[in-house]
Amino acid sequence: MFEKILIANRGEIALRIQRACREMGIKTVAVHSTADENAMHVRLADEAVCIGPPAAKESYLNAHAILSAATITDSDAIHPGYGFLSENEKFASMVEEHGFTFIGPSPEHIRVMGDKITAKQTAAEAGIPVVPGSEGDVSNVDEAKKVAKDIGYPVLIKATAGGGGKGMKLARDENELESAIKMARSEAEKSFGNPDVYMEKYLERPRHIEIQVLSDNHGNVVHLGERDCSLQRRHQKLLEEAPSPALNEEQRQTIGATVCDAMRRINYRSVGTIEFLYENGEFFFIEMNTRLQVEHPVTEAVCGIDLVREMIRVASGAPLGFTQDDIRFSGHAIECRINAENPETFAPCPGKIGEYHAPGGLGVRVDSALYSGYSVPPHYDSMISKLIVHGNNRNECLMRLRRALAEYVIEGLQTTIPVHQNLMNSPDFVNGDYDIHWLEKFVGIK
Ligand code: MV4
Repeated sequence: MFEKILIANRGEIALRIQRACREMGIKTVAVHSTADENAMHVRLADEAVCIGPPAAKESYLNAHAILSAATITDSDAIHPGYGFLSENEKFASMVEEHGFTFIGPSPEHIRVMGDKITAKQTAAEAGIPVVPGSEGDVSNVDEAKKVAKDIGYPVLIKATAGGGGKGMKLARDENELESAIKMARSEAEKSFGNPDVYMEKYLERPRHIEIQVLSDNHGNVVHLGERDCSLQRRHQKLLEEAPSPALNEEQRQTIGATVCDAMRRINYRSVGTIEFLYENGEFFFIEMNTRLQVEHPVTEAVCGIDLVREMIRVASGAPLGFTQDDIRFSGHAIECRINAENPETFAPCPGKIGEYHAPGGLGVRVDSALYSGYSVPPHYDSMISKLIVHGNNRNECLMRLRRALAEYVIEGLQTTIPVHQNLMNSPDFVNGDYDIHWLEKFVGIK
């Protein structure tokens, strides 16, 4: 097992990883920008190294500075968390070339899943159902018209280097296709330096359901069920839950088994998430995330498994300590992402925390790096806390979540807690009756 792990991240996820390390008897190294000198992840680490100025490009995205920090602290491994360098194939290779272990999948798997056309082809070949669409790039408009006629309009044009919704263009009929392709290509070239785009049948009202997998170096693969992440605004998730209100046990086992088979076939290692659109009882693969995700605690809550601990264990070469049959799903969990934002406009509002009181009690978990007197810097993501609540069933979970939200005191800046409180009183949400477009209608178009 590793003796010392460098955590190449900040905020709540850096703390989350430190907690797993501490329980495993592993020392931790924090890295931080000059804006994060007083951050909780720096205070709680065994050692800390300043890696650059506030701008992420010069600190948390600075691979050379991070590798230097790993060298001078004599770290064994690097955990990237989420965001920043977590899905950077080059960084993962550099980590290994410098003799450290990258706590995550192989650079090759990151590469394959990072290119969305290759990811979809790989998933399809491995037996995962995908959205009907073009086989690869659609630069030729005449060929694209043939494919579109085949699969039927509307179609969606997506950038292969995109993901997360950037650079998507909808074509409702053949008249709109040429300009959709041209616009998507030029946006993709501008944003990613890669103009390649592909086409998919547009699903009108799907849910976003993702399957969590975990696998080791010895061919063992398990799934940890699904998370329903349909509640998004501008491709930013607000709330995630497990299990999905839309699935039954048989559907869960079937899609889980399909995904496990596929991960075994491609020799995937570490944690991973396979994202699906789900409509009329059918799953359609869209993307795979080769990282630990923000919303992993809802899965931990319903499975009782520490995903970060397992991720570290398998990276060290240890086999999974359990099989699929050992995994039991229990109750219901919901995560509310709390952002330092105006609750009406969602405009970021960094500032200094005054009074701070986090909720507690049975089934309540708060993953946050906040403390009273802390200044939320303006340079990074506005998510400041995750409130994760578990109950024996969805109703108990909702009652507890209302209670926990009411208890949460964060003074000194605006947060999205009121948005979650409104959501808890919405009949559609309470009934689990929502799709990927529901939230934007609920909060209003701003
Ligand atoms: C789609 C889709 C409908 N049909 N693909 C947006 C983010 C990216 N990961 C995929 N996205 C979508 N792909 C087809 N074929 C609708 C979306 C989509 C969406 C997906 C998940 C969660 C929220 C969303 C909001 C708008 C559009």
